[in-house]
Amino acid sequence: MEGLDRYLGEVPAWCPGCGNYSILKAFKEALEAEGIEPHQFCIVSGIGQAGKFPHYIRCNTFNGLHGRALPVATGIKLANHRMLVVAVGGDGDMYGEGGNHLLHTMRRNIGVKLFVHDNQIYGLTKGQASPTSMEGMVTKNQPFGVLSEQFNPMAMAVALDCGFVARGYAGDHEHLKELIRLAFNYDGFSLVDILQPCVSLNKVNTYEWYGNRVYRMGDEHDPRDRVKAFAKALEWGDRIPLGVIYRNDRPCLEKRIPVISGAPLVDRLARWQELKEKLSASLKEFY
Ligand SMILES: Cc1ncc(C[n+]2csc(CCOP(=O)(O)OP(=O)(O)O)c2C)c(N)n1
Ligand code: SF4
Repeated sequence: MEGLDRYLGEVPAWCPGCGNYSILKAFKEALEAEGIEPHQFCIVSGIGQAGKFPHYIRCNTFNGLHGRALPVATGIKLANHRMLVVAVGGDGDMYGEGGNHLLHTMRRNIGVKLFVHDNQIYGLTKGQASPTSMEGMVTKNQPFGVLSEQFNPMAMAVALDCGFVARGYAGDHEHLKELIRLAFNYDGFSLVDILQPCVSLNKVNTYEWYGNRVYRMGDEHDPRDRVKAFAKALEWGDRIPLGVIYRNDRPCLEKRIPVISGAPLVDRLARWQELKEKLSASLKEFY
């Protein structure tokens, strides 16, 4: 198959106007631009509206438990680091349920690419507050407004010296596509937080709300300067920066594990199979 059709999966069950559609299309376009075929990548997800992402793309997939995509993605990457391994989830899935896994995946710097569809709400379960919901936001579960301080994934990632830290916006499709391509090409763990309007349940952070605030960072921002990156990561309110906030050159985990730094584990397993067959053939001579 040619063009984006090669990635055609099931028909999405998202609401009309949901920011997830733009993310899905930008993702497919980035794959096509990089010449990555469906058999060459794997998407791992947990539960949620964003968690349905791998159903909507033709590729290798694993859709498992809420918040548990990163340990599975880590296992897949360790077994075959030639494969592009992508993890996808919502802000609840990755920053709430899966928060602990995120911290340690960043520390390890394994070459998994994580895309968080950050709609600042629990979408699939109909609108409870998530870690990134803004303080004071009224929901069906928080009738007096969210009391906890808003979680800042970008600041946390810079603080943990995460390899590649970027923020995209579903309403800025072309820019998002370029960020996805940069994340694919980074040699280590990449976190891309994607602001994603949930048109049905989040009536605060709408396309209009984001449209009045988001801006693309220009060349004046040096993502290798960690102190400046931290300042950018803290920007949220009247102005919200988009682009690569931080990146470093820490070596990825796969290159630091002597057993797999040469060839992927799957190749070794294949050689073991071949060896076993030869051995049993020669043993047959003695039977
Ligand atoms: C361990 C566990 N806790 C809670 C749930 C219920 N649950 C399913 S989806 C969901 C919220 C999903 O929100 P988010 O991860 O932000 O993704 P979205 O649907 O907004 O894309 C919750 C709490 C569950 N399935 N498993
Ligand atoms: S509820 Fe929100 S996140 Fe879920 S499909 Fe509808 S618009 Fe998208």
